[in-house]
Amino acid sequence: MPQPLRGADIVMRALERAGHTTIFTLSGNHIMSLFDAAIGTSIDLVHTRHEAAAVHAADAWGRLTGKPGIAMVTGGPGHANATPALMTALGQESPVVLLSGHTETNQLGRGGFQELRQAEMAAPVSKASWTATSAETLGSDIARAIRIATSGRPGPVHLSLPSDLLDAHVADNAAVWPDPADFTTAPVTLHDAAADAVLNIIATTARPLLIAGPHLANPAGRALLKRLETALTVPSCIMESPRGFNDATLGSFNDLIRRVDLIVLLGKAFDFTLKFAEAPWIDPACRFISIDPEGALVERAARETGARFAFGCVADTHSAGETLLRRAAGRSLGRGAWLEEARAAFTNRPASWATLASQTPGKLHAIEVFRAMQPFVERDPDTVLICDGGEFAQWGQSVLPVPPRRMINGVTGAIGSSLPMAIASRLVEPKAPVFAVLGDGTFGFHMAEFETAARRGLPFVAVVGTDMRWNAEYNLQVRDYGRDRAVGCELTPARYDLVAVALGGHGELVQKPEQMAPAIERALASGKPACINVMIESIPSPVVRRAGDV
Ligand SMILES: Cc1ncc(C[n+]2csc(CCOP(=O)(O)OP(=O)(O)O)c2C)c(N)n1
Ligand SMILES: [Mg+2]
Repeated sequence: MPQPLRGADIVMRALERAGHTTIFTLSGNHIMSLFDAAIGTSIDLVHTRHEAAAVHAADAWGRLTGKPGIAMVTGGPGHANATPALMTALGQESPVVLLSGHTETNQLGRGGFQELRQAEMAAPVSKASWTATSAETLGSDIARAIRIATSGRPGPVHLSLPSDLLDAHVADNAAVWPDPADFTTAPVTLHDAAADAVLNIIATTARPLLIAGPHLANPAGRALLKRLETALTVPSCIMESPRGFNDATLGSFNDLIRRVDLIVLLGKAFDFTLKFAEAPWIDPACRFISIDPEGALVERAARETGARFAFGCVADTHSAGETLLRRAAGRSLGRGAWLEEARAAFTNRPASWATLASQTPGKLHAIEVFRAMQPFVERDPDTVLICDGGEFAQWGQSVLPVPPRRMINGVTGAIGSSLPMAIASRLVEPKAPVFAVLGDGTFGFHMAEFETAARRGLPFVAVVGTDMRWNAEYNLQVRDYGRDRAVGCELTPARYDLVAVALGGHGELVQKPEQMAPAIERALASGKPACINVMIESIPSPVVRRAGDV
């Protein structure tokens, strides 16, 4: 006998029809109808050990594929656990849809089970956040959530699904199914005249720099920036770190930025990472252009830079980039020497790093870890590299090459997402290595996800720098209050490698530099989620200066 169509079936089949067949989830009363509705569809429920992990995995999925990652959690506490992870996706401009179960509508205000103002709770960390109001319109809710998550500046969207709507029976007619066109929206393009205005301003400057926002930190975004750099002879970079000009990936950017006379913000929000354009970090004569999907951010850049604001325009970044490329064709902007200077700054690393080594028996210097990792990261262009956490990960970001698929915590700086992200990465990338680099403190946030990865047969290699400290914060204490007032940041030499083994993964303990490469080989060969627990010296993150040293 055919089953009657339920609201839950509409949700799952609308997702399936739009090609969203991987859902990161954790069960709970309010969403069991959705689990039931997944039966018989091509939807794969990847269930994690914490709701935040489901969101972080969806975030990585969004960043790697450009399509929204879908997370599904139960109402009340499940939603409350999931919501904070949206902040990382928001900061990193990653398309995510969080579907949360929700108290029955007829129990609202009456003390319903796990009743919570969920949409309000998720609103500050989402592009849009609402609660469905009828079973018949659940399909269009799904289409709208996906459309908002992917249009303009990508980002997370939250939709709460009251359980009575999911259980309700609905007549199966065409009206309940969203149209394919409902899932997308046409990009906002940059007009030719606006592109010409931008190129004309660039032509009047000697040392322009194009700074892109985090949503360009993926293969398509990086490829676009490379083409722009070559065609416009304007150096470009992505700013996606809360360390701003001190992002270890950007070499001696701190010195370079002082020399820049025009900053073109391409989908890059004007914010604290730019030191609010203040001297001495940025030349008071430096001008600004903002091309951004959001009018409010163009306005913010204009307001913050005042008379230095040369031009602003609302446009989606990819299509704006394409228009700039088209309009620049055949024009000679002639910045060869400046381009070389900027590229040299980005790749600049102190010569003394070549000989840096541990001074402590039984422990490695962070650079020794990443020297050993480097050939493994370079071996396959499809490698996924995730850097997560404090000082150790900063060394990783500084020493390791940046493959097209590299992910970091992002401008919010929230640590702890890398293990769930490694799970999603392996689902996206079946063959190439997936590496996560994280500190020992950071490891604790989602270490139970080794069980998820082992259960699902999703191998990756997590390289954990164990310095027995929340070192990034310890260094702040030492700097601001003195060594004798360092408190609350100590950890133990815990055997994180054995945690991985206990949960069905592979473990390695490394205490000497020469053990590193064989440990990586064995970890990759194990075919399991692996933890290489490296005992390291506790040292501050690197800062690169043009003339100086660490
Ligand atoms: C969610 C979240 N909590 C706390 C912090 C503050 N924080 C930033 S780095 C860091 C220390 C990380 O320690 P560990 O992972 O051991 O890396 P280490 O700095 O020791 O190399 C902390 C606590 C943060 N950025 N995000
Ligand atoms: Mg540490």
